[in-house]
Amino acid sequence: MSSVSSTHPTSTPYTLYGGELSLYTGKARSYLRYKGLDFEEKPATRQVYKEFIVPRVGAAIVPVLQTPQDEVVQDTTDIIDFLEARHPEPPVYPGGPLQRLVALMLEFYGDEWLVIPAMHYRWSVVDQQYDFIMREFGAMSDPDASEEEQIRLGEKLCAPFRGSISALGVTAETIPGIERAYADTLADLDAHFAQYDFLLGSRPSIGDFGLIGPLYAHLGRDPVPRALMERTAPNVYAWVQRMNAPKPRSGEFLADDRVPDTLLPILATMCREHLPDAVDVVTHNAQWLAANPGGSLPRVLGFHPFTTGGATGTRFINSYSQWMFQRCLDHYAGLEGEDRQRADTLLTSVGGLQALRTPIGHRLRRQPGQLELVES
Ligand SMILES: N[C@@H](CCC(=O)N[C@@H](CS)C(=O)NCC(=O)O)C(=O)O
Repeated sequence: MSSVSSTHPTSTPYTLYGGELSLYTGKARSYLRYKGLDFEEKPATRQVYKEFIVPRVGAAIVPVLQTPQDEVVQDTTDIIDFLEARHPEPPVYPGGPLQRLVALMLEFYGDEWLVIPAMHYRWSVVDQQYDFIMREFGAMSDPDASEEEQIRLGEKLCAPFRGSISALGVTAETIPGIERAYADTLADLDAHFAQYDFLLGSRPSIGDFGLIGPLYAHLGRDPVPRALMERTAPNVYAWVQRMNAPKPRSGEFLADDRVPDTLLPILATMCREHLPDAVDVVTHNAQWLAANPGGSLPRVLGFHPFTTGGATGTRFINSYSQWMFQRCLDHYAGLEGEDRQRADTLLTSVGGLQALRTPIGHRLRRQPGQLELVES
């Protein structure tokens, strides 16, 4: 697996457990490379899951960061925030309030919504990329096994992921909408990346790291969607390559807190499709927490309707997504005066003003060693 050496004088070696096929590992890897941090990536083998990840994190989930001091951090957002505190320069959170809002929103969109096309283009078309996908799963778990053994192992290990797509909302009824929405987003991103290296200038932001998760491991790497991206959105494909091989610590955010107009259609799609889901999750979480004071929220709270690309279906109520949404809401709520006015103008133009004013009666926080969230 990859090992990146750094010229940063204060860097120390970290270990990232995950895999090339893993959406969220791609987010953390790209960040670590941009920051020029010394790290080694190790595959999350069966043994690593059993002896390290499950005991230390409380769940079989990747990626996981281990520091040289044997601290363990799980969740890419926590990993990035942990590392930003230790290695602040250059920040991946823009200082400009509007750029920061957009970056936080697009991190959320990449992490929690573009996972829908990502999982669709891995699993609905798995027959067209069968050996590649199965082998990827097998190779992460047992890198030394033969190719054939890895494919057989992959067939077993992929079952929970393969089986989750209908819960995510990927069904025969919604697939045309998912493909339409993804094609639109790709076209919008392509127009943006024809002009800019990253979302907000020549430096990647937390928004770029959110988007690279789905746009690399699945959509930019699995054979079927990768060919689609290369053919229809070459500028997005080039951005994926830049995100994976960035010049460490280089670049700047655009001056004067400017948000490029080319991001507006992407934000508008997010506000139309993703934010209604997020707002409804907040409602369901509040109901559950009111009925179960002090309880740990189940990761799934039933199913609710959603719309994408004009198609309507149902998908799981993902309680966790409130935690990511809170980051956007908190930032927006903290804006005052002219900053607030500028944010309101932008949000009005993309249809997101009301969603960003969602009141949070029951705030969520993470607790060490548990995936389930609790009220803070
Ligand atoms: N929000 C988490 C999501 C991590 C995640 O869902 N990882 C996937 C692999 S890419 C996984 O291990 N899923 C198993 C699970 O969620 O139980 C993060 O940002 O790290």
